[in-house]
Amino acid sequence: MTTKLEREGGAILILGYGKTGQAAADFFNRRRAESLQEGEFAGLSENGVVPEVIIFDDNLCPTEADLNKVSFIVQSPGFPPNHPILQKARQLGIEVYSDLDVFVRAVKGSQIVGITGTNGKTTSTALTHHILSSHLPAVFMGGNIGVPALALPIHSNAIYVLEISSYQLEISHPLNLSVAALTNITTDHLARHETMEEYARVKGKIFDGADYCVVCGDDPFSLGICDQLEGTGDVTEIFLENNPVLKEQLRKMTSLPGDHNLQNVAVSVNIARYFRLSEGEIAASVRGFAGVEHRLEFVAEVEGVTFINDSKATNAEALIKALASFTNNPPSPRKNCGQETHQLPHELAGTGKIFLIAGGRDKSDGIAPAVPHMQNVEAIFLIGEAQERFESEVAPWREGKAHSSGRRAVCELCPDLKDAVERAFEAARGYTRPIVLLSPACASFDQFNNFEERGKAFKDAVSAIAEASH
Ligand code: UMA
Repeated sequence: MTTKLEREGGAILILGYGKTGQAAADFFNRRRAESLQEGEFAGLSENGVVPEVIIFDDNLCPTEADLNKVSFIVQSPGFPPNHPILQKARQLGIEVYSDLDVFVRAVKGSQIVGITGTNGKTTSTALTHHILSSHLPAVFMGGNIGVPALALPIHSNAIYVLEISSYQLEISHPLNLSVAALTNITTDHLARHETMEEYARVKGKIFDGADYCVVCGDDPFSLGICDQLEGTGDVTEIFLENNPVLKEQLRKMTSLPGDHNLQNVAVSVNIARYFRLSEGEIAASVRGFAGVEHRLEFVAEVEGVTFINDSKATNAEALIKALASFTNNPPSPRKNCGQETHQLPHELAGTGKIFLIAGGRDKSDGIAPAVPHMQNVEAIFLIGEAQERFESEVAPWREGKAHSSGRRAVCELCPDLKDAVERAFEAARGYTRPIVLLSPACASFDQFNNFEERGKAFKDAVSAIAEASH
């Protein structure tokens, strides 16, 4: 990257001024200020030239940048790769980098753990950070999880645990991570990557130049990556399907619900071993892990109805995992409202009927793959752009319900999330220990800025119900 900066007067063009773009601009501007003060611009320019930072964002600052003075580009992950400005940049031979490319160079000397996967990457990242930071100094967490890597403190002897998305990997050069991990690959983001083969290829890039690789091989695309990695160095492959002994060992370690969380625990445990933590230290930290906000998060129990926020479930596979986290035993009653932990209480791992809230901006495979897993779903409340598509895709569930109970299955289209929560609560009230589950199988962008905002709106609606019921 430094060679491009040798060009006199070169500027850095940042594409997209969301979280990533702002963190990148701050990072470069900070470096610029430091260099002006201290007379050096370590690692960024070999001839002392301090590059100017230019920002381009269609929605905020759409002034066409003069590409002739640009040394290199930092592209935000969500900025479309086929955008005309990038096409022009390619014609001019201007190098494009991700924020992670910049970050790995900025923290040279530190150890970086990168975790990707269609589902589970957030929990694995948070759990890995939890384990490592319980026993080691200077451990930071960021990336796709919400804090851009370049917004983290920059050190040369720290440990960074990063959640890495396929969007970031697609635009990154080899990251040469200390540890790279993959949880799974199932259908998602086909609007961007077009085919599953391309999506899997991009996910596999996380292992480029990594010192240690952890890969779960329980789905065909991840298994393909296991095959590619075989014989390439320090690789741990994890196979949980058909391995009841390992599953049982992992289940004893954690109170996180669902088999999918065993995969997350297995990934985090193996990463922790790389850092030479003892089995006792690892087990103690896994036991103390309180889960992730917006991921099967226990919100409250109101009049016997339990509310679970799984706003982070943005695809059908994640919804399937949420549904699988509940078995047929109803949870024991709880008084709670507003407890600190995000962890689904262990006794909720068994449950009564589910009142599902789904919908938003749909992904290519919609909700159809989750329909065969809906035996425990009593009613569905649909929101957002996907409403009508989902209503027709859940038709087999409606028919199955009518067949098994002789009753009409409730599937309602709701104007917004608040209304859906209220209707779900009303419908759930007469049942034994029912669960109102927000697990949308959709992106949030049709109604919210992000899934966090959607999860917060869910929690606000639950709080309003709890207050009204006092
Ligand atoms: N923009 C344009 N032109 C366009 C499209 C976008 O100028 O045609 C601009 C927008 O106006 C906006 C900026 O680009 O200002 C947005 O950039 P971005 O989409 O990269 O968003 P950031 O705020 O930088 O957030 C990104 C990740 N978002 C995406 O990858 C879509 C966040 O992941 C991540 O937390 C953050 O960086 C910090 O690393 C979110 C996400 O949804 C959670 N990720 C996807 C996922 O998990 O499935 C990949």
